[in-house]
Amino acid sequence: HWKKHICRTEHAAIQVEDDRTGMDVETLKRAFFDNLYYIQAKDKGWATAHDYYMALAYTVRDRLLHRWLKTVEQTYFKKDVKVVCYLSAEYLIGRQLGKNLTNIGLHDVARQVVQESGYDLYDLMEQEDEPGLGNGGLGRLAACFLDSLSTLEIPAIGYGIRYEYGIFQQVIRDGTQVEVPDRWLRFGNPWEIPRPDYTMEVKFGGHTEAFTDEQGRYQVRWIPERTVLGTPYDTPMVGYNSNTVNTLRLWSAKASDEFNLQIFNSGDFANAVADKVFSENITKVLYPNDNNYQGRELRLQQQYFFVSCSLQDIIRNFLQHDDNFDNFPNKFALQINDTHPTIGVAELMRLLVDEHQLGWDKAWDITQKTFGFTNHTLLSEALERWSLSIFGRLLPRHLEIIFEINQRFLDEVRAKYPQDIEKVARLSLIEEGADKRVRMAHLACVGSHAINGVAALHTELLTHDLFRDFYELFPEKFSNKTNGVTPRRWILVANSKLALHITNKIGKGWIKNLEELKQLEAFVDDQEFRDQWRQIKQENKQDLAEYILQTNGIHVDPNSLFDIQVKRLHEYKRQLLNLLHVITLYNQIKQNPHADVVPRTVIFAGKAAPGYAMAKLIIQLINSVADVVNNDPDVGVRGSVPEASRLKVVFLANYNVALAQRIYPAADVSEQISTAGKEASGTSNMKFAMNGALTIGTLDGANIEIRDRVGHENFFLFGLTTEQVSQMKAQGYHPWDYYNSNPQLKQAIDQIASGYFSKGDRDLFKPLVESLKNRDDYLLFADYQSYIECQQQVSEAYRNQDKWLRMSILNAARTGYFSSDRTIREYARDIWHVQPVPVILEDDQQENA
Ligand code: T68
Repeated sequence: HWKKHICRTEHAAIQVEDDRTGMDVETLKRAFFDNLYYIQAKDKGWATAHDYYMALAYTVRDRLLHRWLKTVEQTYFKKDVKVVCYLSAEYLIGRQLGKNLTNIGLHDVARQVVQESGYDLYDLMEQEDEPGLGNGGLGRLAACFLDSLSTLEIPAIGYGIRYEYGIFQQVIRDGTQVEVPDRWLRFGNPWEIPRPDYTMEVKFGGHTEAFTDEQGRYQVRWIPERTVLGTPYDTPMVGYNSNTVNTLRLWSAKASDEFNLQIFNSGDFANAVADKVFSENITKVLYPNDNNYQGRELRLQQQYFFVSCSLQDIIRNFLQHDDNFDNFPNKFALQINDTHPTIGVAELMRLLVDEHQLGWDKAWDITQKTFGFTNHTLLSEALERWSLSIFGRLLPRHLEIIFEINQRFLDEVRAKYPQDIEKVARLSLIEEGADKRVRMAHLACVGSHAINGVAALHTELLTHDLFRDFYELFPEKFSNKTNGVTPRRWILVANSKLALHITNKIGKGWIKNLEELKQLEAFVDDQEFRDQWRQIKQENKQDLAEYILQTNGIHVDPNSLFDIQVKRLHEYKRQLLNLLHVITLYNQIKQNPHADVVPRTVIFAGKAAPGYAMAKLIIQLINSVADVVNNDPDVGVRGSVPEASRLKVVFLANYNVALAQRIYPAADVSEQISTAGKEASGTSNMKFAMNGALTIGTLDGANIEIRDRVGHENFFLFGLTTEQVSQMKAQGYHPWDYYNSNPQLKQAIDQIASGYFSKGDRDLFKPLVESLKNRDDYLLFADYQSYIECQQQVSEAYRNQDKWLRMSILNAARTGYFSSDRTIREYARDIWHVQPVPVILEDDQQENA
């Protein structure tokens, strides 16, 4: 398809293929070395691998431009097409080179082109610093969505923040996490295009004034304390084998006057730069917390900054074709990714009422019709509740607007439930108390026409628990949209061997229509197919084993069971429960040195929020246990090669998208072991299963749906249900009882407490032990025995490799539902009401004529 429609520029009649559009090896080669010389200013003799990476990146970017400009012209600028605007404070898009090459079908050509540099394509791809502009699942979901939107040819723009420093780089020193600033822009970013001509102004602070305009209408004007400029940087988001190239538009803050010259000339240098510093701080760094709310003013500045820039940009686009705001909701669907962009509800009201002079009711109707809201968490500590003092100081006009929204909303509530003062208090956008707060989730709920959770269980709990009062008021707003992940990055790019194997059997259709993987079920008993399936997993495990040796200096056996848990460190995700199993296995081996155990390599990776002491302590404990286990001669097989061990523990540093791509293809077992009711969905559970790993998991988040689809017999289930968890908590939960009655559990806990893993230091892990014994908020002890028994079943199942392979193939074959294409189709149909708009290139038009 891509070959056929050779990229032609506007001067196509003169030059059909030039150095910036031609897709054949010779033309690309010319462009590659040309870019090396004229952009990197290096010749072959001086160029580094990074220079070659840059030259190739520019070569690829050129080839996206024609489609990108056509997409912008035919969709965003064309009046009758509705555009999705995805508002997200985070995007974890991963490295762009490999994905772009794959999506435009240039991967194999590029491989040949690169040869002459003396490097191979893989080396160059490794040079790319990934944009770590997010924390975890939420940011990665946004990136998968952009891939699906383009692949499905849906007009869309992703709006967000161009953080100068993304998520910190994690280094492990003496077993502990050390955070290093992420200078991802240090060597330049070839994928982004700055657009200073679309710069927006954003106001902060100051006060408001009421006045009466010429028509005698009551109006409010906002006199800000300062203004900041936002410059957009655009990155092309190319779909797989489609002409649609949507835009990711990230805003960067700049001072409105480079220096205030008047202050500067008076000699007050400090004050002259203060404004510049304030402004540029706004997009300086990503807050590194996932599923946690901190209430910092700078964070609110970030949120308002990018949302205001984006809404102004959207309205500017709208006004190019239309001046009747009644049409606005038919032209734009704005999706709020968690509450972080929720200030957009008040900002759109302000823009419509104050700046475009619409009446309140009209503006409110437009606002509600335009916004949709996705919730990603039930954890109360993660819900954003801005204190009125911070909020009112930074956004005085928005606070007035929120009070007004609240008053009108609560009037309706009171009319419907005249007796129920408590209900009114529960629903209010303002939390009363000594320190009054704005409940952002409530603002999002009243300001949107659609509210969704991200997995069936999560939506169930939203409607019956967290948002039950809202659900009672407007049940029609609520729906479930179970998450998905893009098979392009997570199978095709990450696991090219498996992708080829699948394609050889069932053709390429699965790449755009993942349900076609079902056809693989026909081959579960096909010996050759199975042998190759196994062979590929084995090779992927060897690759990961090599990486582990390089990074951690640990020999692991690719024949052992690779048991993997990779995700942000959080107590509710229960990495500690996994570790208690590791310690239990270790003790079993020690007690019975000749036991015939199934060799395991237990792999962890994940960052802890820098301020989350318990999470950091868990990393330290994992590394301490790893040290003891990996170096205990009783665990190794005496007189054998170093990797032949019955148990190895590995913590891989700096988990990010690039590392994830190495890990998923090599997994035998995927750990999805959160306390039931705590993980909204999870998405690594889907990526593992797609790559043929079997899940050991609780009935939490999307695990439930995965299990239902892959078949209960192909899933290792353990643990309490959500209902049992709440019952147990209601009854009064006593972790001590489990500790006292379970000798294996007691032994593991006592070892941690006694300094067994900390060279005799009894204090180091005390906070952790105490927290488990006294509170155990996440019920590790209650689920321990069930988990241990389930892990025994995992080991037994792994002994029967034929059966295991069958389960592995069936897991992958049945993950079609978990493509983000399916998720996006559902959002498009139920929430955004948008249609695909195929992008037509001139050569297609000519053909059609
Ligand atoms: C995750 N949330 C959910 N939050 O935990 C996960 N939070 O279950 C779900 O699969 C995923 O979202 C996608 O829906 C997050 O990742 C954050 O990263 C975050 C960031 C800032 C503030 C709060």
